[in-house]
Amino acid sequence: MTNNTTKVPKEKNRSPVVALCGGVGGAKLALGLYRVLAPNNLTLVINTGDDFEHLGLFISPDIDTVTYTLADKNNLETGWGHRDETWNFMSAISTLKGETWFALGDRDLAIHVERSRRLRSSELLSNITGDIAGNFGIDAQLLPMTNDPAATIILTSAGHLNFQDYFVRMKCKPVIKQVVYDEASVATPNPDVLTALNQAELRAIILCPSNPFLSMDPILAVPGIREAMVTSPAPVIGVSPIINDQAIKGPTSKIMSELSLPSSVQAIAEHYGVLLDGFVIDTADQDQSNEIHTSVMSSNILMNSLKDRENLALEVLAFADAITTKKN
Ligand code: FO1
Repeated sequence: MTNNTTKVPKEKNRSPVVALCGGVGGAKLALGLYRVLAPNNLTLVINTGDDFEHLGLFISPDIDTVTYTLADKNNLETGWGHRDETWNFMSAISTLKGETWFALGDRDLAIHVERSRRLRSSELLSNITGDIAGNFGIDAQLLPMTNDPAATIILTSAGHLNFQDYFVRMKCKPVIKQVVYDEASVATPNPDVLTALNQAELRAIILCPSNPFLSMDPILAVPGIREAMVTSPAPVIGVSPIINDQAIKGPTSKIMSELSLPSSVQAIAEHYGVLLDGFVIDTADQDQSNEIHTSVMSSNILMNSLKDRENLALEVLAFADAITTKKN
């Protein structure tokens, strides 16, 4: 199988691309885009609704997943955290009868300690994120959606839960009644996000196949971000996180049924509504194309291999370019 050290021909097109993404699922397409686009041509707007303070440390799981993935340091066994991890800290905490429900690996700890130190010195999350990405040798712009607190709260059968309590501690078992973005909806957007979305020569805005409710909606809830996407002349392309009525990964289908929505590509497209200029679905769902209100492209969207990620990235970009040509 191709690995990240295998060189891939970079696209000649120098027009910038912005992609919105959450953690593991979204990071796969983000990596594909990163590998095929010309250097310094990709901006990633990353969900911070999952961020929380744990054991005195500020944890930004989606930022770290994207950072490790682009740096080829992501943990392939867990799907999150650092590769080649050891767990001495967790076993020491366990001896102390401390909290072990959220696992922080020994290597991964460094990013949390360094982020926490700098945040406590009143540095901005955006500057810290950019510096860390640079230190990992990443030549894409990694942008937290906001520098403000923007915790996603889940209203469930087990009460109001912080995101990681719902997702990790309770393994997504409680039935969701509502997902609440109260903090995100009054947060100030990271100004670099608006600058990126307002670029006149922007080629495409891509919604990675992250969970729409847990990863994308928190970004879209931040004032100004959705509006900048709607007014941008660049096509907004969504990529489905669902194949054959099942989530590719994670609780998307379960959440959709709890929110009384069918777990279908059509329902995802409807959820994004007028935001979309195009929607990418799997060939397995082609029969739903006619029920989707926007232009549709179907392909293999599973992204098992690195080659799949690069191929899907190239196809999504070509689809965006075709929509631009049709509009002009
Ligand atoms: N996910 C888990 O299911 N269990 C964990 O113990 C866990 C630890 C963890 C530590 C650092 C990090 O960056 C991510 C971590 N995640 C863990 C993943 C994370 O909770 C979720 O995948 C995202 O928040 C959802 O995108």
